[in-house]
Amino acid sequence: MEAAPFACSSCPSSSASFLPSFPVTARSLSSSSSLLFRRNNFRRNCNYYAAKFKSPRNLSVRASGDSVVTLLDYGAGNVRSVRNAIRYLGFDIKDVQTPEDILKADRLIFPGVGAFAAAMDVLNKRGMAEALCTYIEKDRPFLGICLGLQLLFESSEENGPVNGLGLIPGVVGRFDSSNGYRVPHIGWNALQIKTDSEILDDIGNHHVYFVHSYRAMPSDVNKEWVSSTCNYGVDFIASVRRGNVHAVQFHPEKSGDVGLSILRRFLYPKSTIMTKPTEGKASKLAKRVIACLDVRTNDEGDLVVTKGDQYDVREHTKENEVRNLGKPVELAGQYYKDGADEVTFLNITGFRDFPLGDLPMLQVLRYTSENVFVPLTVGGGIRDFTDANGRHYTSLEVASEYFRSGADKISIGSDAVYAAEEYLRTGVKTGKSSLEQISRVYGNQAVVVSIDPRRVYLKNPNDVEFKAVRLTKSGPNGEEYAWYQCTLFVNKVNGGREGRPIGAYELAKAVEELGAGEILLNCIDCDGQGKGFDIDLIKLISDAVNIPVIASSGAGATDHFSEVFMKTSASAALAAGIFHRKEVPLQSVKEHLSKEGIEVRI
Ligand code: 1PR
Repeated sequence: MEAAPFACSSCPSSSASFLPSFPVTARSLSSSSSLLFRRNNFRRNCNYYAAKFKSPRNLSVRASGDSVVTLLDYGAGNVRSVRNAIRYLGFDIKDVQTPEDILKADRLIFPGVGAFAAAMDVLNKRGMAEALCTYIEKDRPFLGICLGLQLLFESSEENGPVNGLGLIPGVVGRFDSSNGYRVPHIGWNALQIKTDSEILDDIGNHHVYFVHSYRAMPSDVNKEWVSSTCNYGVDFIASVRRGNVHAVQFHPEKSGDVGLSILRRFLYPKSTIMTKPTEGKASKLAKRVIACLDVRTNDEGDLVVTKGDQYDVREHTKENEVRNLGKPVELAGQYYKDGADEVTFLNITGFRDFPLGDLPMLQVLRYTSENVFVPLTVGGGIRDFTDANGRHYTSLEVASEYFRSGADKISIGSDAVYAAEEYLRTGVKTGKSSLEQISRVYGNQAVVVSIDPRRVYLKNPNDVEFKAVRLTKSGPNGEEYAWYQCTLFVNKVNGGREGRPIGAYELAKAVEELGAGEILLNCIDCDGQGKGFDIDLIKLISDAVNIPVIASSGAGATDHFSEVFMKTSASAALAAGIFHRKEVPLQSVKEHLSKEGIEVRI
């Protein structure tokens, strides 16, 4: 095989007309003489891109002194949470505008977002790839996050092969879902510490948050770099370190207090007392416990957290007011402190009206993301809209505004039903549905599909064309079977839900193919009832798809959480009412699961 470029492997695939393309092999990385040649070649081509394309306009935050960190945000996605975490830790941010800003940085954080090829393309076009290589080779303080780690490698298979910066030997590949592991890898894992990584010194057995479909593998050629690994079917590289250069595959800015402590160690080097690294232990992917806040405007116009009984959110009183269980920002902050692994907001006002007009909801996200350092999901109203002035907004624009305001994932309900129905009818992926468009731009790990099915009892499973299950507990008239009919919101005055000609099973499989990264599986029959999750439904869906499934609706006791994790392959369990009414503290759910031998984030 042809030798691969080492430090010069960052030229994008679009550069094929100017450069020879080199197949990449790990073997090729040991020769230092060819390294020099490739490095020069790399520089020539980077200069070409730098000359051809102008730098973006200056948007930097004015900051000075020691407490400034330089942030490389090339505008491909949402890095708001990284900014929030840096500011929370007392640092100002200076944004990179030109390659010189990288070279002049005292401390550089590179939170890679989006797809590998697109990121390399931008870095090359703006002349930043060259500057990054120089900065890192000079052993200047650097922290790469997620894609910011992957880009340091020679190449990636993501829509590729695509050349990376080539500083670390190895190829970034996709997780294999054929061995039963769900892809994307979403959730909390503990690490296996390999060397003194400094920033991970006090991590011990604590879990950190991952969300990715691609990973780099440890091997003989890159072992000098690997500071920790994580196991998800295979051992993959969780972090690298060489001198002052660090990069992590997980998201410290979304890993709660542990993540903040990792960032703090990078920002305040050698300021901590502990110097001896603590051992990490092998871990499975922890089961997640998610707090959900259904948010809507009440009749007085205030945005409140509400909670339905089988989706009816009004009190059964003469006034028939919207049930008010608290304020969204406060409650989200409380659940974060209580140990929620994620917080989900479902904006059930937004889907009636134009969601970008729902400024309070966007404010809720902005404020929450300033203090809540675990993943935030927001759903409601993600579809194309035309506002009162006739201006058309695409679902992508709606989602982008949610991401910009602090969401890590968006959740699509009604629009995903339409998309799945059309896909099943035509067999064609048009690429035009909200689901396809948003996952193409932000990655499927950022797109959740919320399914809202209700049980339809059957005497005979062959009575319908949809997948039916044999029920563990028979129906009101002794029916032994049911299918789960998907519903969506219809814009009636009383806000009803309409049953659609598609089952939850068919929908789940279709949306997985269309690009959903995760399924939030509700059940209208169980919602707010406190009698436990619908195990039959959750087993049906979690066995049918290879993406993570979040079990939702019906939690009333800690046992219900262990039951759903023991009897189904759900990756997470979500609850609302029991947390809002303070019937079951979130921490006691975690303690119970731990006692039952189910791994949870500690
Ligand atoms: O259709 O894209 O606009 O999204 C609307 C979103 O709002 C969907 O995710 C849909 O599930 C949600 N939604 C619509 N109407 C309601 C309602 O309650 N009237 N909330 C609603 C759904 C269900 C759960 C709930 C769990 C756990 N809430 O998320 O939090 O059932 O509750 P529990 O633990 O108390 O049993 P679109």
